[in-house]
Amino acid sequence: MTEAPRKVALITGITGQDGSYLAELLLEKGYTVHGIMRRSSCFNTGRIDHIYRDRHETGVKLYLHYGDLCDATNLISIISTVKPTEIYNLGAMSHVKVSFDMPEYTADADGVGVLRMLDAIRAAGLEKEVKFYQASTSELYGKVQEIPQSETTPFYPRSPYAVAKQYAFWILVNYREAYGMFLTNGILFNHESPRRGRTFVTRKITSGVARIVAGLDKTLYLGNLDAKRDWGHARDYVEGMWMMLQQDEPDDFVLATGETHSVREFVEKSFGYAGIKIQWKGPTGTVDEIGVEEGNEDRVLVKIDPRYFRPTEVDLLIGDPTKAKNKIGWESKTSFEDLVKEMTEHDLKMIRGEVTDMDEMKDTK
Ligand code: NDP
Ligand code: GDR
Repeated sequence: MTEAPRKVALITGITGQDGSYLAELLLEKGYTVHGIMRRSSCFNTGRIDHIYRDRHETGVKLYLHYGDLCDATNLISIISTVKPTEIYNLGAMSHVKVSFDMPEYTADADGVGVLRMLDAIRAAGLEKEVKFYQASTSELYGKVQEIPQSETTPFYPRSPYAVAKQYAFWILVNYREAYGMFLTNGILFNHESPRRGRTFVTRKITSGVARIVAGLDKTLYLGNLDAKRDWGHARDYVEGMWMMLQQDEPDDFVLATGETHSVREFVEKSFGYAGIKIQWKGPTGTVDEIGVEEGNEDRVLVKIDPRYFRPTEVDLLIGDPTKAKNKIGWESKTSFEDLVKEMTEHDLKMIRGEVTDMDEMKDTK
């Protein structure tokens, strides 16, 4: 009898939004999953606690290892020990605005960190066996060159984050060509969920709306309301990551919904799902613009704080996912409306104490 092929995945960034959904998906598919987590003085495993079992229990399929993309020795040691068949490199300093405050660290973790992973695979002698997914990003398109953006659209990164990710993109292409490794860039447009970090604009809005409804805050402070993004659901996108690694040949794919919406629209919809109609006053797109409750202008719900502006902004992202649809059969399943609704309702329930972040995670199982 022939043995079933080993299915061992290693995920960097397993404690993040995407890492948690991907770990769930791979466990469901029968993989043994290893994750690299950073040492922290606080618990940072909240998004995966619901799938973690103590090593002393039976049937354990999820293992966590301390590590960091800035530590080559550690990466070599983990990869040599685990001998993964698939690696998903999701770890990164992923906040675009923060990358302007920490450009060097961002270059190290998001750019050189990827090189460290690839060289660790080679050091472990696994370059002909491992399939590798790199979390590339629509931020590579930066300043608009063409719309919609596809795999052939030229890059024009607009932040230290995007520049670091561009290095990562090309080192993958280079190692693929130089060493024949199975290395795939997923160029993913924004994807969100109730597990999204609260400093990203979508979750900042939905949690801010919930706090206003509960009377804990009066006003939500935001930056550029006119930025447009192609927003999908993280759960749909991690499936696309897995699908890319099931192909016979490595390639690069855009994952997107093909629709774009402004931050302003997201704000309007989220307040709408919370039962509040918002109306904009003052000069559009300036720091003096405000959002008030319709019929109650004294209630100022949104103000602009220029602290949230970026030194260089990405104005418009809209992806063309045709290649992913045709070659790997992937399609985004969640509409913009359903995404905003799910996130807003989750945060409203949370503020009422009806669910915790942990409950949301159990719900999705
Ligand atoms: P998150 O910010 O939620 O998660 C990032 C993860 O990376 C966390 O687990 C974090 O650990 C870990 N991490 C940060 N720095 C390091 C480091 N130096 N070494 C090892 N791990 C590190 O991001 P998402 O889940 O949203 O995104 C996953 C990946 O996809 C990222 O690379 C991001 O840049 C990219 N991406 C995301 C998109 C999106 O819309 N979500 C779109 C396109 C690309 P800790 O929990 O300790 O902070
Ligand atoms: P982004 O996501 O930069 O696209 O990167 P973010 O949600 O931070 O910003 C989206 C747009 O909203 C505007 N904006 C604000 N943003 C934040 N964070 N806070 C605010 O108060 C605010 N007000 C307006 C921003 O200027 C921007 O235009 C995300 C990350 O997940 C990256 O890791 C990933 O690569 C890309 O998506 C695709």
